[in-house]
Amino acid sequence: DARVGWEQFQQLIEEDQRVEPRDWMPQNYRKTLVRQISQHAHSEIIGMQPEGNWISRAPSLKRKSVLMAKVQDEAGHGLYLYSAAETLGTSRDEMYQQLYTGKAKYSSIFNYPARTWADVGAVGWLVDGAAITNQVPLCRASFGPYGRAMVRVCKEESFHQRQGWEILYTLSHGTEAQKQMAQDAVDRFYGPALQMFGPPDDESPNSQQSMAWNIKRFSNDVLRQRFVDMIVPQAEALGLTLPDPDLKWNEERGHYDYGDLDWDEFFSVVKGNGPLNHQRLAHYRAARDDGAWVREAAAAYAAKQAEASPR
Ligand code: FAQ
Repeated sequence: DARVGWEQFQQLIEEDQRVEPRDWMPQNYRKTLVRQISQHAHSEIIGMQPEGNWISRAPSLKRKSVLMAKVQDEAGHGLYLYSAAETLGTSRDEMYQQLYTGKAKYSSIFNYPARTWADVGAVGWLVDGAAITNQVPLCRASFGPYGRAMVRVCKEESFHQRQGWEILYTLSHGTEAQKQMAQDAVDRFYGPALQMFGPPDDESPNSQQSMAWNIKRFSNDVLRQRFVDMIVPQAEALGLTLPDPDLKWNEERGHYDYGDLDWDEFFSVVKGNGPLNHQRLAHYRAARDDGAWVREAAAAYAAKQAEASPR
């Protein structure tokens, strides 16, 4: 009965325990999780495109094999996340359809182009770095399948971040032109990476409820600040600068102050008007259409196998 279910749910949340798929949960808790987890899954899937674009042009065989492994990890993360969302009763086909038709959101960052090899480094260092900062607390998300998926995702993303760091370090210690290429990549990715944490807290309609339900553990601005504090010394070690004249240590706060971000640009990208929104979706649709025969063949084969050896 719903009242007993509600009380049990409240108790699990208050005791900071995990909610599992078969437990009773409020409709809005289920809805907000499907929203966040499916957006997260779509981000991993669309997120393969900027770096996938560089696999055939990686500067050495070693770089190429590392990049292939990274992009493949991203596909894997998307699949764990779709599985976690499925346990909430939304089918994978429905989620794919929402992405295909452009109804679903995915992270704003993947609507920016990876123009040079240094951009692959900046994606690893800044985009994976922001993703880890946001996702480590999600390992403790109250919904079991999501939190557990995050543990492995975060481990893999730590490798990804180091891989990006190492690309930038190599370039920034190379020729003057290589160093410039690394600086240019950081200049372009810094602002959009900070926006991955979502809108400022006073414009984040979902944060309060998600934090009360122990899905999010920290607000968007708290995590953004944590990220800035982490990357300033890393940028110094790389020998690169971050493109923000207002960036400076604030002794009183014990944090780096940073300048305003371009929120008009952010909301415009989220609405579908970023540099590559159309291209990203078109590429996804084409890949899905071109792969239809593979899925059909795999399903036909599985059906035949099941017929041949009924369990
Ligand atoms: N882009 O009320 P809030 C990766 C939307 S990492 C687009 O603050 P919430 C790894 C938001 O959905 C990237 N939309 O929302 C990788 C909401 O719209 P809705 C993925 C954004 O959920 C690395 C509205 O704005 N990571 O893929 C963005 O409480 C390298 C209001 O915002 C995750 O998804 C944005 N940046 O907080 C792959 C992490 N920010 O749904 C390849 C899990 C906000 O009401 C290469 N997600 N919106 O219509 C989260 O932690 C949260 O969902 C936030 C947003 C923090 C992203």
